[in-house]
Amino acid sequence: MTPATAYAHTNIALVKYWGKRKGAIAGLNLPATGSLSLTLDRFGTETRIEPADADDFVLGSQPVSPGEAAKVFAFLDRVRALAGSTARVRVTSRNDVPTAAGLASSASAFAALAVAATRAFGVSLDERALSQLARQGSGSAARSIFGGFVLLHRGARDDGADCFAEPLPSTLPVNLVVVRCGEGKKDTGSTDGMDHTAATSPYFRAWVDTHAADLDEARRALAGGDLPRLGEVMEHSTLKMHATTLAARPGFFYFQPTTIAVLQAVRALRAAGTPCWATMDAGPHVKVLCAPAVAGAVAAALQAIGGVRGVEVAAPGPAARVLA
Ligand code: 2P0
Repeated sequence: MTPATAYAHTNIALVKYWGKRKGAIAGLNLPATGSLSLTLDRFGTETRIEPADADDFVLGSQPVSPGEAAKVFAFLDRVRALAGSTARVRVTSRNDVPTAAGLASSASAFAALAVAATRAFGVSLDERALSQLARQGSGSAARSIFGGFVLLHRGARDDGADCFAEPLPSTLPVNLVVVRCGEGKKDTGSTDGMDHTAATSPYFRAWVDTHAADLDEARRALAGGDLPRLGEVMEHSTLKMHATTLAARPGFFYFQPTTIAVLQAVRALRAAGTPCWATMDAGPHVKVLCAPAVAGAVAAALQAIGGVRGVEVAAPGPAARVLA
């Protein structure tokens, strides 16, 4: 193998993935629903792979749990199997996003790892196959292989062959205003959260049953350049996802008081004539979709809310890539 470095940007789902497909082979990590996302120009992961005597994983200056390291090594095993190699490597990653705080670090992490590891081990995959490989590390990572708006197909096959990501070319100008509403690790990781929800929430079935219609509507809105329609279905998707967690047993939620304050402010902005819509993931932060022309005003209004730790305006970002 040869040393290789890759960078992948994070992505935020507008129509969410939440829950894994029942009966599917666990290692393939097949989602119960498709999803539609936006890859961002801000936030991401740089990952370097070099030869080593034993597998090692270093994540900046942050401590790595045995579970996190095991996931990375298991992912390397998949790439080694494709390459017919037993070579051991050191993986050095740097996140430009707070790990496990709900800003989707696993999306950029496993996308960067997929690109770096396939390059290092000389495995040649097209982008679709790369997205399928990244998905096995983390569902959302499949989407970070591509830039801009991205669709991850749910697929129906148990072998995952029809579960892949692809870009949705669009000229719709958007910004995503990322509003940080808390710090530190969240209580319930997204994998545990979605598994517990799927197992115990009576609303999970309704989530799955109504999901394809949301995805269709978002695709149509995107194709038609209809930002209000895209924003409305985006907000619907996130509130529905979070409703499934409230109805789990025991129920749980990712909102902090500041999260709610920001959601209310987004509604107030809309009522006052500034079109903007909110989405939340498995963490307290709020991401607000709007046209670039109003992003500055939206950011300023949300920055002023007590408890908000920071606001950054992101734009659509590029695909994952090998760095020279
Ligand atoms: C998403 N999330 O679509 C959803 C919305 C969080 C909320 O994908 O178990 O780290 O590794 O496949 O991709 C975060 O979950 O989960 C996620 P796994 P992942 O972005």
